[in-house]
Amino acid sequence: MTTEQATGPILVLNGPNLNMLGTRQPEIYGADTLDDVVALCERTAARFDRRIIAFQSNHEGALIDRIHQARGEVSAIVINPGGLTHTSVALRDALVIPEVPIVEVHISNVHAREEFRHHSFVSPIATAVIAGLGVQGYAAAIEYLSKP
Ligand code: DHK
Repeated sequence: MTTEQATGPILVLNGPNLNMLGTRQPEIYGADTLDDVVALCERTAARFDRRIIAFQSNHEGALIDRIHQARGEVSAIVINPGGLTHTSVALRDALVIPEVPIVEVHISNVHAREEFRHHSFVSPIATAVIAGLGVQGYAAAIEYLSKP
């Protein structure tokens, strides 16, 4: 990684259904909207003089295209892959392409939920996994990735 890339923006990716945050099962995912999450990420990054790029899509291919574009552009990736966590080899394959640290975030504690949520295709290639901290998990991920 070049020095320029190491201080480059952090890509914050959200997968399917996360555009519905605030409305979708608030007893599980909380009351904050995706805009609130992006604002939290921006505020957290700014504390460390860092910048984020936020991207959400309900489409696997769009997320993969964005990850390809991130190669050489970003210093790290924070990703909540939504349901693709548990299904997508293609997303996992894409995530190794930029060769940057990855923090996988889940708002809910996926391990305390249905069994199909216990397996993640992304976790083995992630630097760290955060689950169950609510939207504060995104802030924790950005703080971790921003510290020199
Ligand atoms: C979000 C989703 O959309 C689910 O499909 C995952 C994750 C859990 C979360 O907790 O943020 O299983």
